[in-house]
Amino acid sequence: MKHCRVLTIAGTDSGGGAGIQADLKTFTVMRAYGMSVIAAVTAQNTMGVQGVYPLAPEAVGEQLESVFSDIGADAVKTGMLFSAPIITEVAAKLRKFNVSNLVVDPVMIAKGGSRLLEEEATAALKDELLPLTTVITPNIPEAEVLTGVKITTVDDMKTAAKQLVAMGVQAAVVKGGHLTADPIDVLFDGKQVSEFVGRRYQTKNTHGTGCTFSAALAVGLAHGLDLSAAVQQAKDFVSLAISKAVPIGHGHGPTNHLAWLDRTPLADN
Ligand code: PXL
Repeated sequence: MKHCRVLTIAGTDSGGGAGIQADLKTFTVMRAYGMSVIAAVTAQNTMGVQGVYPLAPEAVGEQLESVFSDIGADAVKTGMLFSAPIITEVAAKLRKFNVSNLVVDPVMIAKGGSRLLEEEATAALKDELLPLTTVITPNIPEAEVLTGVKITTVDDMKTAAKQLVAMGVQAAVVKGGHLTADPIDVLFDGKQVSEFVGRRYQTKNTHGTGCTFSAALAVGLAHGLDLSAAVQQAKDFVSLAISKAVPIGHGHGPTNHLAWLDRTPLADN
């Protein structure tokens, strides 16, 4: 398999379960070469977010210049970007370096309620980042904020996914983890709607699932999978990581990225 270069542009999680740390673990166990551009530092553990320290937009831009002027990337994902000025800087560099295969995880609020995206930055996300996006991966609350669609059913998820494509992304996966029934994810690729049915595991160790899913999706695209196969693989990756989570810390523990290494090999992936 080709050795792919995958970049995350996101926030750090000192507790290691979400953000940049989850992304780099995912990239590594999926056999991609991981790179990271840090947009913000969080002081965080499984109990919650204790502090948020965004970087200066120029610092984010300079990291992107360093990566793209030398190494390049076969796929890029964004996570916590925090502010409108950081989003503007990121979008400018993505345009400058003609990035394709861009997975946007529109991270807004951490489980405990801490804002990981300032409220006034939503407009910048919509106006500047969505037009560059290959696939966006909102959970239900994020899809509601971005589209204004109130989501309580799978049909509502389909409406929101179509709305996101109308807003400029090439494709949208609306994740059903917040549904009360089985977690069904909905993909709209501009032509076709498909459903990815998962199993719900009774566990509180779900910290970093969104980051992990979008990171795995970016690796799939970097490896040249088509979108539907990359979504299925990312869902398999995060489901296994949730089902094999080990108790770490006193709150919402992290998923287990290492589970992928011990799975029964399905194919050469
Ligand atoms: O899962 C969303 C997320 C993204 N990025 C960082 C986070 C979190 C959730 O806590 O801490 C840095």
